Amino acid sequence: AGRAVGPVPVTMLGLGAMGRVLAAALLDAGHDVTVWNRSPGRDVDLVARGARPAATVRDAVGAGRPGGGTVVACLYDHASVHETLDPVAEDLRGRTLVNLTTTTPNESRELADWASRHGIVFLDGAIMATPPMIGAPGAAILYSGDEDVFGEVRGLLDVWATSTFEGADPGRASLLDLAMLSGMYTMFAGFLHGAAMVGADGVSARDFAARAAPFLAAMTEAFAADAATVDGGDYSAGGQSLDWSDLGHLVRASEDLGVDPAPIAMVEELRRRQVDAGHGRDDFARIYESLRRR
Ligand code: FVH
Repeated sequence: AGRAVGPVPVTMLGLGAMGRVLAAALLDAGHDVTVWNRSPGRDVDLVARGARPAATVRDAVGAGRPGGGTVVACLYDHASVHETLDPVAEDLRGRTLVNLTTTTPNESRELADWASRHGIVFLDGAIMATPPMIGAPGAAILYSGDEDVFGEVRGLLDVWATSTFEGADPGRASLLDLAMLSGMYTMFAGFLHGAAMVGADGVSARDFAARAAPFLAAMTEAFAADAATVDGGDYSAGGQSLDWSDLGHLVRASEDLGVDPAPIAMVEELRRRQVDAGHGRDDFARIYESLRRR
């Protein structure tokens, strides 16, 4: 990942598991990196590799002046971003702030408004990678907000991952991130529920994983067909119907094993609502309608 740019000043705020890796990648790419963390001692390795340590946030964000370097926040949550940046808002006037802290879409929009009120140039990012993936193929970071800013700092961003601009709404990158995480966590809950079912009968989770992983990976190919059905809004011409997809036997099997059926019972409840509304002959993808805000 990455394309050649000259060394530029960058300040990294937050040296947790992710912030440290992001800062190290910038150092490896030859940038002039200043680092700050709330708790002392997390910058030792980075300083040994050439980072400038800052004792305070104010020192850290002043480090790139004159000209002003890009400030990157990779903190715990929305509240920690405000706790860190509110006291130095005036120091950031005219500077570029890239927020890589996970926030909700509304929190990202709030940060964009806050930045705008203080004359801070703002870009929001959502990291779709774990720390070991940073700088390697497969790492992706989504960005949204001001596209001109994205273009201006792109050379830095590409050091970390494949950078994708998702639109002018500062909440869009976060929305995509959290939507994908929702799918991921639901999938993991489904896998672990299956593991608990076979585990109740003496099958190891490892054996189950070896079988489930290729099957579930193959199933993701159906996303495109479901997406076409949802986008088209016509559930009548699909394949597997809601009536045919009765999941009661999965719930009963789980209960027979003494395993909480919550994950699959949730899916059955979404299906049941559509059947009860008279849509039993429609495609299974119609459970999307059970989920839409009413
Ligand atoms: N690690 C991952 O796999 C995921 C990948 C996807 C994106 N996330 C998000 O990235 C943000 C940072 O994650 P992290 O892994 O670096 O998180 P931690 O290791 O827990 O470090 C948290 C840092 O935040 C600092 N911090 C916490 N609260 C405050 C505060 N009130 N004021 C200032 N700094 C604060 C904390 O400092 P300290 O505890 O060492 O003093 C760490 O530097 C996060 O949004 C993930 O969701 C990572």
